Amino acid sequence: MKVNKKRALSLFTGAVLGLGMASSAYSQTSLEDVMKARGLTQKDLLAAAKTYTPTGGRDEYLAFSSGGQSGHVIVYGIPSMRILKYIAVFTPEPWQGYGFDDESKEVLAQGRIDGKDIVFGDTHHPAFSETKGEYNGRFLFINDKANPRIAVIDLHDFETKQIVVNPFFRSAHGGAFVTPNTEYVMDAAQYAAPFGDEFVPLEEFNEKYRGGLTYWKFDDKKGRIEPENSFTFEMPPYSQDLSDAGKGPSEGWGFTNSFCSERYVGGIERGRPPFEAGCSQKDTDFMHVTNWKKAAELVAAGKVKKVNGSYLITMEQAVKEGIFFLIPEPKSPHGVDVSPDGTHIIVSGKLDSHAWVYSWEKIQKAIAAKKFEGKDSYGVPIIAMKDALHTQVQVGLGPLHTQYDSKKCVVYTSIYVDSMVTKWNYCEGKVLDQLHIHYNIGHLVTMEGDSASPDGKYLVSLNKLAIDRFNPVGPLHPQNHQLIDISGDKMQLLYDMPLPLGEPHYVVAIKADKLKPIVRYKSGWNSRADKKSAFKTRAGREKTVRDGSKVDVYGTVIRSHITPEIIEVEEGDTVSLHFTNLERAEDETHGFAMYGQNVNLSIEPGKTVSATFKAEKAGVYPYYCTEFCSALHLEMQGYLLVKPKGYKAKEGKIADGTKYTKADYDKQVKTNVDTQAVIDSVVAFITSHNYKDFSTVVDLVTDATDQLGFAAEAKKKAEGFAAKGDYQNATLWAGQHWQYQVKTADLGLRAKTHLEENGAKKVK
Ligand code: RUQ
Ligand code: CUA
Repeated sequence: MKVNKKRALSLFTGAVLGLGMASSAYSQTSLEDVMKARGLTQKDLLAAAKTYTPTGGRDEYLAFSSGGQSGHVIVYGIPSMRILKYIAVFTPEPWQGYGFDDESKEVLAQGRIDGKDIVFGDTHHPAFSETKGEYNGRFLFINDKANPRIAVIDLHDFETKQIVVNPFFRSAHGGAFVTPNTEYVMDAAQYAAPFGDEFVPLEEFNEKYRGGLTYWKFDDKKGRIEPENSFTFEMPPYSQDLSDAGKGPSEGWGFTNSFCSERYVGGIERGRPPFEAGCSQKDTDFMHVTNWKKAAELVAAGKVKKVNGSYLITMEQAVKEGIFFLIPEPKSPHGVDVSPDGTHIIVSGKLDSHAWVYSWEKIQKAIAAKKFEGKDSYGVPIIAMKDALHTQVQVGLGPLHTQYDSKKCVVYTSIYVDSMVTKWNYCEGKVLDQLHIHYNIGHLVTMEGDSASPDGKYLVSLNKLAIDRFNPVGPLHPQNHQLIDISGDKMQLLYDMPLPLGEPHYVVAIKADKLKPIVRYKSGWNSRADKKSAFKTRAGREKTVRDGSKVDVYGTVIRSHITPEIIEVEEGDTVSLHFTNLERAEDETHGFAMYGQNVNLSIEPGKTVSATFKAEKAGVYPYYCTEFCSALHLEMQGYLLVKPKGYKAKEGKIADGTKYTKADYDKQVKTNVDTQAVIDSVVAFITSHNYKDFSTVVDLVTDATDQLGFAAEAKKKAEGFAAKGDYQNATLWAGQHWQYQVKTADLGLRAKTHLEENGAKKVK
């Protein structure tokens, strides 16, 4: 294929001059016409104006949503509700190469259970790392309910770095919740089970099945959980549910709900009433109150024994040390939410129409006075409800979760059965406003709502059912996240966003300017291990190393070629491909896919990734770049040749399909000279402005300079061949020279546009 270079060049010139196509009919339609045609009201327009984000615009908040059964995390902007990223966590995800490259496979392997690969997760509750109770924008944690695991996502590159498996539990719902300085990440069990690996019949449920709460120790500097320094509270088999960490006066303590404190074990097929009946008989369940500061001191003092290599605080020890208490709470509770100032704890019971506000001051007094109404059957002291309760408020049928506003004492509670959000004042105990949503709200989130200083502003309602809100797409519906304006006295519904990737349970939202993600890695970076890769390869140092039947290919990718372009191995070899992306340009990711080997990589600028596979069958295996990275992206290709055992190479050279002459060479040189003129004019524009004040432009200029360097090398090669009269190679290298020029021009034009759009000043 021959590219029409004249045309390509004229496209550049067009862009330089800023020639745009004027749009016609649409821009002439008045606002009234559009409203009429689409049946929009003034109210709709107001809502649209509050969420619409013009091209190039940014969101004020970023929301991190659990991806439910997908095992991922979904990132979207607020108020635009535009999805920005899926972060692969517990499940392989091809676009990111997650679960395909060797580096991320190692992360997933950390999540194995009994040696078995678990390649999905049921993600529920994301939580940001905190400093003094404020989101610091550094890490995100998320739990897997089905397989009791916690993952650590680094927000400097939005990648999953670590997965830890709970050493005791068989499920975990009450995570992830962090302590105010991210000392610990809380994760509570859900369905009681024996703590060991052994079989225990249900007849021994009360004696041998256990619930619990793990405090995972987090090393903030390394950005990793330390399983060896984490500890678990053994708890009665009460189906521990959500948790939250205390703040301010309650810092050092944790609160965990439970349901089914009846300890019912089901058995519908044996003629026994089902779980749902047996687990909802009592009027109250228990809130579990734990003192993690004291527990950590016990661990540090060597007073806690390790079981299966992990610290376990038995109920007996916790009771003896006075670090574990129970308080009755409304029937089948779900959310437990500590107020931003740490003075109150709000709990709602799914089968009760009240929200219950507990006072930390009262709880503390009861603990200090050892004033208990009794003990449960495991000897855990119970604080009487009346000694702990501040007030209870009728908020609606089926209250679940509560979020805090920036306004003092104001909260929002999700009301599942009534499908609404109730805004109320927990200090005075009165309802302020109610808004119907569609339909069956689960969690809800306010901006920075779990921090010590919530921002209020917006609320997102995570609805369990979408029913008729969107165009029908078959029996399985997307989820519906509804954006609500909470800045005024009355809540106002703004927007419906379908989320079609599993059932998100909880979302946390952070001020966007707290996040400072990188745009490129340091060259040769193993992003999963956060260190320089042993397989880092520099330009010109590509090589293939054979050791017996193991072949290591140290390769590079850059617009628009993969080095090497021909890889030869023998049938039966184990092949490890290692590719480093040499790009420094923003958003110049290259992909790598190969026929029939399940090899699929995402190589972001600076990253080094590997793919290991066994070349079992002789044959020809084309590979190529999967990201449309450049004009000659389709040409970013190569061949893996798997030769039969003992194959003898035939004599002779590879014959080019097309022959070139001096005339071809001269023509190419002329094109290159013309292109250089375009580049020079762009360079003149940039350097005559204060471009150094724009970091984006400085980066682009660095990249462009790189490309020009490559261009110069190619030009030299072309001239060398031309001098020898080898016009075949001379023409091809001159063509390569032009390829680099095109990339330079592309970068230069991006820089120029950026300067023009951001009001750069002329300096000379
Ligand atoms: S869940 S709708 Cu947090 Cu797992 Cu409540
Ligand atoms: Cu690199 Cu397409």
